[in-house]
Parts: sequence; C-alpha cells; structure tokens
Amino acid sequence: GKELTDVSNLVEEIVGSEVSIRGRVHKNRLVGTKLFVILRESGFTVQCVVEETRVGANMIKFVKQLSRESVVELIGVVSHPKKPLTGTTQQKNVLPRRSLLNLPLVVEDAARSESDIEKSGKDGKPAARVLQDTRLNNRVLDIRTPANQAIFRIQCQVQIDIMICHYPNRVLEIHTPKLMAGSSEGGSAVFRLDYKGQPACLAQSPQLHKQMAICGDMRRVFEVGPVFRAEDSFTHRHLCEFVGLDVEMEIRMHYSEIMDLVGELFPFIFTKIEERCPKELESVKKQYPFQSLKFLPQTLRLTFAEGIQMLKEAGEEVDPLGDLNTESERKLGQLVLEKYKTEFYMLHRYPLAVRPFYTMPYENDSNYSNSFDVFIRGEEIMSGAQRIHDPELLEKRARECCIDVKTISTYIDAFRYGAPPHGGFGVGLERVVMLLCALNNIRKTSLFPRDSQRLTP
Ligand code: ATP
Ligand code: AMO
Repeated sequence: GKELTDVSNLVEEIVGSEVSIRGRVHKNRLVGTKLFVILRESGFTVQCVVEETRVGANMIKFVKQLSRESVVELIGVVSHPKKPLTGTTQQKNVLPRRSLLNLPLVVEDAARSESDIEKSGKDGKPAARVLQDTRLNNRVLDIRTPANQAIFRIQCQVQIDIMICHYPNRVLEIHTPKLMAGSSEGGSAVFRLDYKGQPACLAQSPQLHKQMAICGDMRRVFEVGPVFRAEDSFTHRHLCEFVGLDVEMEIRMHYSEIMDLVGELFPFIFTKIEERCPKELESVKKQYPFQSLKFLPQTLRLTFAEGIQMLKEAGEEVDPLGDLNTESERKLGQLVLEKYKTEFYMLHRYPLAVRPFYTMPYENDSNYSNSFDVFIRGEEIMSGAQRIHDPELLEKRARECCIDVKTISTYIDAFRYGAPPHGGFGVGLERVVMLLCALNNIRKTSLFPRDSQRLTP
C-alpha cells in the first residue's frame, strides 16, 4: 500500500495530492449527506469530509456507526477547507476516495473511553476535570490525549539531551544491580524482599555501585535506570518507582566541579527543549497553562546558610542545622525568583546531619557538608555531594547513621585499596519534566505510575 503520512505533516505544500493516513475516530458528525470525521493521530487532528457522492451510501452508513477511538486507515486528497477550522490542529481537509476507504483495523470499546476520559470540552479537548484516578485507571486511553502525547515526547527529549552531553565527554554509561543486600539511602523507604532465602532490597539508588565503579577506575560514569522507594505517604511528588539519572565522577580540586557540570547541563536541556519541542510545549500549555521556566545562563549558586538567612529575613522560622521542609523550599524558591529572577538554582553546603552517611563533611566546619540540592520552581529535582573516600571515616559515619554495616561491607571494602576523591548527583526524570511544565502532580509524567496506593495498570 501507500506509505502513511503523519497527520502533523498535512501542510500547505501537499494540498492537492493524495495521502494515506491512519488515525482514531476523534469525532463523527453527519451534516446532510456529508460525514465530518475528525481523525486524530499522536495528538494531532484533521477533518475528513466523507461525501456520499464520492464513497457511496453503504460506506457512509458504515462510517457513521464507527465508534469513537476506532482506528481507521484511509486514502484521500488533501484540500483547503472553505472556512477556517476551529476544532482541529490541521487547517486542511482530507476527502476520502470511494474505492480506497479501508475497513477499520481495530474497533475499540469506545463507549468506555467516551464516558470516562473523553468527556470533551467545547473544542473537543478532554476535560481537565476528569479525576486523576479515573485517568490513571484507564491510562492507555489517557495517554492518547494531546497533552500526554506531548509530555512523554518532552520526557524523551530531556533524556536524549542528557545523553548528548555525556557521551562526547567520555562519561561511561553503566548498569548497576537493582537487587541489593542492603539499603543505601536509609532504612525506612526500602522495599524488602526474599532473595532465595537471603534478605534483600530493591535499589533505592545506584549510589553504592556508581561509587564502586569510580573505585574501579572508571573516572566518570552515568546511569539511567529504575529507582525504588517504599514511600508511605501519598504526595504530589513522590513515586515508589521512578527513573533515576545518576552521575558519579572523580574530583580534581573541589566539589564545585560537580556543580559546574550541573550548572551547564540543565540550561542546555532547557534551551534544547524549547528548540526541539515547541509544538509539544504548546500542546501541554493548552491543557495545563504554564509560563516558560525562567533560568539564567550562569546557574545561581547559594549556600544553605544564605538560604536560611533569606528565609529568616522574610519572617520564616527555620532551623539552621535542620532540613528545609516542602513549604520552606517553596518559599525560598519565591524569594530567589524575586531577588535573582531565576526559577532554577542550587543550594549547597547542607548541614551534615540531614545528609546520607556517605556525604563528605565540610573540611572547615563538620556541622556542614560538601553537598547540594537543585531546585526548579521551588521544588527539589536533585541531590548531590562529594563522597567520603576514606574507609575508616565511611564506616564510622555509617554506624553513626545506624546503617547495618554488615550489609554494605563489600562497598566499604572497595575503598580499602585506594580511592580517588569523587562525587556525583542523582536526578528524578519525572520530577524534572513535572517542574519544567509546572504540572501539579508527578503521576502526570510517569507513564504507568507506581505510588503508595497504585500497582496497576
Ligand atoms: P529525597 O528524599 O529524595 O532527598 P525528597 O524530595 O523526598 O528527596 P526529602 O529530603 O526526603 O526530599 O524531604 C524534603 C521534605 O519533603 C521533607 O522535609 C518533607 O517535608 C517532605 N517530604 C519528604 N518525603 C515526604 C513524604 N513521603 N511525604 C510527605 N512529605 C515528604
Ligand atoms: P535523593 O534521595 O535526593 O538522592 O534522590 C535524588 C533525586 O531523585 C528524585 N526522587 C524521587 N522522585 C520521585 N519519587 C520519589 N519518591 C523520589 N525520591 C527521590 C528527586 C531527588 O532529588 N544517592 C543520592 C543522589 C546522589 O547523591 O548522587 C540520592 O538518591 O528528584
């Protein structure tokens, strides 16, 4: 058969030519003897005008009874509409030919989709009010909406851009085990399981193994992979399984080298997304309006103490050696935006007490540490730090943090044969996309989300 043309490619240049398209029946309306079928493909829509004089009465009868969401394939001529169209993304008509209007490939249970997901607003876009749970229960149908098609294209582009940055810089992509003998980030949020009679955990992070790769002289490594956290509570930004983007690297002089990398990587990603995904950003904005992210070419870096000072001056009560709660983080995000005109910044030199055991204490004041968090629109997307590379100190810190040292003895041993100074960071992909598009819930950026209540679909 004829090669398929994407609906998004039905543009001015091909008016008058014959195309073959495949899509879903988005809407189906009979006016006189003409059927107006809006066909949707990957979030783009086009009007197909099915005329009895061209296709015959039987075909009209057949097309009329097609349920919404059925997949059809047809061949027709692209033409200009008489009046500007309002209900479609493409300003073109397709006029199907009699002999080549194919039978539907699949007829879906459209009744369900119609009642649950596609209760359309006026211009044919799905109502935003449909409950999140209903959407997630019917995720396959939900993914078909233009905004969701766009979200996952943006997510893919973020990942591509990270790869583009890493590969030429000789950062090695690695794959670490997800089945572990012990936890790496602290005990409570870990999934425990039985590993053929041995107690085991699902990896809470590639942390221990990415550091061991550095001990194995791999110099600079990164990993993109699943991360498991047995989060108890149900929040807008915590999943029980998410995609972690992790980096670990040798440090030459100072842990700021890690922040330099982050400071370059993210402005690059933000710029590339705007360049490569303009249609997708538009699509998301149409469904969930948001302002483009404000960021500086030179990423802003504040110390934790400076952040605390700003919050205090604004009348907030904060513990200078404690962690910031979600509200304080948001508030600081606002203050930073007002003062520095950026919604992307780093906060570093956190109090040691609130960081994981492997974090390097600050050499001049052991109340603090060589660590940082990174924020988009006042919410955390990343944690990073220099790591302890002295095995005695590492073991001491693990004990102080109540880690069962037996379960990580092979990790601590890795440092006994000489280890270079090093550090790295971990980012959550779903959080980056959620905050880039200012979405209110991380479930919107997870294809099949897993949270404290959801294990299906
Ligand atoms: P991570 O745990 O990965 O460092 P996070 O975003 O979960 O990242 P935390 O450092 O755990 O951040 O916590 C920061 C703040 O977020 C906490 O002080 C708390 O207010 C809030 N928070 C964290 N986890 C939860 C949760 N499961 N439920 C509700 N609030 C939480
Ligand atoms: P941390 O625990 O801060 O650090 O996790 C790093 C980043 O992962 C994301 N994230 C989550 N995303 C969705 N749901 C969750 N439950 C969740 N928990 C965390 C966040 C967070 O900033 N080993 C260190 C990283 C390092 O130092 O290299 C770590 O795991 O975006």
